[in-house]
Amino acid sequence: MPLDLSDESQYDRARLRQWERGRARSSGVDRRDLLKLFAAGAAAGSLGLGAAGTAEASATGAAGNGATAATTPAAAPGTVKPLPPELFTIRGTNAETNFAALHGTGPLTPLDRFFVRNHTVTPRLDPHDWRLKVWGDALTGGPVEFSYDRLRALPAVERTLFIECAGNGRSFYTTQQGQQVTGTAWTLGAIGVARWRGARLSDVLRRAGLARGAVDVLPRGLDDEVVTNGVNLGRVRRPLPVSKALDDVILAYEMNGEPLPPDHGGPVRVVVPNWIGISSIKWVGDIEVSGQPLYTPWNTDLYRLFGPDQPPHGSAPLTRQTLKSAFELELGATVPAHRPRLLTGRSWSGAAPVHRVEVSTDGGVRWQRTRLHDAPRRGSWVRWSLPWTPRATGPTALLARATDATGRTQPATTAHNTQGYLFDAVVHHPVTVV
Ligand SMILES: Nc1nc2c(c(=O)[nH]1)N[C@H]1C(S)=C(S)[C@@H](COP(=O)(O)O)O[C@H]1N2
Ligand SMILES: [Mo]
Repeated sequence: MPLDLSDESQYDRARLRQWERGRARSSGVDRRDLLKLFAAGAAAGSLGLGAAGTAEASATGAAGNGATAATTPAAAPGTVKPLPPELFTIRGTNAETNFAALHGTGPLTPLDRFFVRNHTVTPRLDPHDWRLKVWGDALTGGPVEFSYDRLRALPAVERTLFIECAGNGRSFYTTQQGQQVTGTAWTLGAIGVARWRGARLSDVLRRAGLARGAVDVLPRGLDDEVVTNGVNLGRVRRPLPVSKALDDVILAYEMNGEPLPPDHGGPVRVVVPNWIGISSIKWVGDIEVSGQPLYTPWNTDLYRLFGPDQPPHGSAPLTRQTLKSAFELELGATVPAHRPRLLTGRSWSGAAPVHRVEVSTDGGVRWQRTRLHDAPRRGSWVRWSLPWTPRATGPTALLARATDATGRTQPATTAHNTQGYLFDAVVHHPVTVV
């Protein structure tokens, strides 16, 4: 059977075999360094990205295998926008949106409270000096450059889409399942939904002269190189199969009707609908178009599933986001007894529109269907609500459980993986009734 590289799972399996047999090009990083990291990821089950403020696994200790998601380094985030404590929880170089701060906001996350996930610090780039260079062995001609104005002159598309970190919900592996994981200890706020406006990546690639044999497209950020455990991983970059690149990927220059803010990749970022956040490269400066699969740390040792509950050499590189729900309420909130209130929250899925959301106010015994406040659409979230009058005083848990249009419902537990990606289990949201 011929290999169908437009089929995501076939593509990833083929890519993985090539990598394991040493046939792959490693795109700028010394291949032995990558292999070392890859072996560490598979064997110890964690990378040990220990330096504060480097990669996502920044909560890990130096040994890389003993830390839990409960520790957070003290590095100050290098963002441009302010990060007030009512809106954000700081986690190393990153800022998590407080879900309670979304209460009363519309379907779009306001820019002042959209989470920030930075491997290093936000660079300040002037749109007038900015260029996008498209290059590589799978172009019909030489490199082609796009200025900001040239990009903006291309036909524009606008879509409402979430960007969500693959590690969103990671802390619940530890607090709810008692498991050790490495990485930033996000609760559920490493997600935001925005209205993105930009050019189609497919238009840019076609204008650059895409050759028939193109396989991978590798966007790379203009932020600093990422150095971890003495290994320079180079600038942030993760390959996309050309099939996805031509399908629905956007080079965005506007977010919620504003020029793309510096912290979210301004002047131009990649937005990859429904895929894990790392795919959506911020501050994109160049895109390599290759006739062979490409490998970077972000699709080999990072952003794959490793551990005893996973395939022996790890999973294929992660692509689509999973299914989650969150209450617009602080974890551990105190709520007064006998006073009617409206519980509100949001649910989303990378696979399909959210179909139904149920809530339990008694720790999971009885479930009630919520009212949905948005027309469910893939790529975005739905807001929901349920009236609740707390009665018995004392600690309890609120649970929300979504089902998407594929029929998938959030499970009670998520199979463990060492880096704590793709948590999708129902979260027990602690509250105290007083
Ligand atoms: N160049 C660059 N792109 C990047 C990152 C980064 O650090 N540098 N972080 C990635 C990760 S891990 C995520 S989850 C999203 C976060 O996007 P946001 O900060 O706009 O919320 O951007 C992705 N793109
Ligand atoms: Mo991420």
